[in-house]
Amino acid sequence: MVVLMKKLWLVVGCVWVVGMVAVMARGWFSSSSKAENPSASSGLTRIGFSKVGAESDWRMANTKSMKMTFSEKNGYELLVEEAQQKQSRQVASIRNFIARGVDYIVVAPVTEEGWDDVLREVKEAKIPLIIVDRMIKSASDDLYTCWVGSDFRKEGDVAVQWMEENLGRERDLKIVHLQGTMGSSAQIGRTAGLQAGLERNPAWHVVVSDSGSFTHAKGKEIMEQMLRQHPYIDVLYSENDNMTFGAMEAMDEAHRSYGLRGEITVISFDATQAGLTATLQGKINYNVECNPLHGPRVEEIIRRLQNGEQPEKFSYVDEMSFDARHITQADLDAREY
Ligand code: GZL
Repeated sequence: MVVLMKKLWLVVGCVWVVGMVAVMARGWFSSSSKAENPSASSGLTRIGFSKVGAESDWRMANTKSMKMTFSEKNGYELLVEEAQQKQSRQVASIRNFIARGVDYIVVAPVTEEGWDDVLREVKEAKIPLIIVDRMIKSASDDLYTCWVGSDFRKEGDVAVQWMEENLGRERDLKIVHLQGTMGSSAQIGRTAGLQAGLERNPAWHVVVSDSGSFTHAKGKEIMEQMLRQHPYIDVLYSENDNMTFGAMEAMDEAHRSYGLRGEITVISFDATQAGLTATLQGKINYNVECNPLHGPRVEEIIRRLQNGEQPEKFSYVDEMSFDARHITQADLDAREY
């Protein structure tokens, strides 16, 4: 009997050891296979998205477009990382996406310069990289697969053409210029449009320009200073709606009138819901759209890459502009963002 019990324990022990070895081996293989082909385990296409921050309504709309497009029910796992408008955080996020073996990396770059090193690392990792929103200056454009965004210089030109047609080219216009994040394509392009207008219209003058970093708070702070330094202002040229909202608060507190029935004409960019509401109310005279709905465009690029096609290197989103004298509630209701 004793001998039989010993043999039974020996069999149980051997079965236990074999079972443990099998479990450990399966765990090892499955983790190593995730590293090589992350989608194999989940069946989802994994996308790492490095966004600028949460500085504006535009940014929220852009992030929402990406999240709605790259949802799990659409077959994606979207990893979104914040950067709080810091390039160093974006670079760290991109490296994290490489380490996690994502299938695609999408970056909305905070500024244009300083990306080549990390772009080379992405290329070495053989991960397709799509740039959205703002542009980057790179050693060569084969360091990224495609770009989707706006023509910011054209946005500036559209605003300045409205000024020429509605405020007059010969008028001695005193302009206050609220710039976006310095070095970002949106700031570079919209500023270039105004600069070109100043060269065409020597009677115009920018009495002061400063960066509000596309935020409400900074826009208000800068406009408060500008109003104190420059009592005579004809135009506020503000490079996004959130800075415009801050500037409007500053003008209200300084009892300065603006908009359709005011002394200061307000030009703004983005045409978000809040920006167009202010335009409909006559507080913003002219609002130039910056379309944030990049999600579907990026998905189209990914679909074509998955089909072995080569999408257009650069694709521009469609944009329009809104005049407070003509905009209607129906225009607002028709907007997706
Ligand atoms: C424009 C985008 C800008 C918006 C701002 O494409 O990069 O950044 O105009 C946003 O509202 O913060």
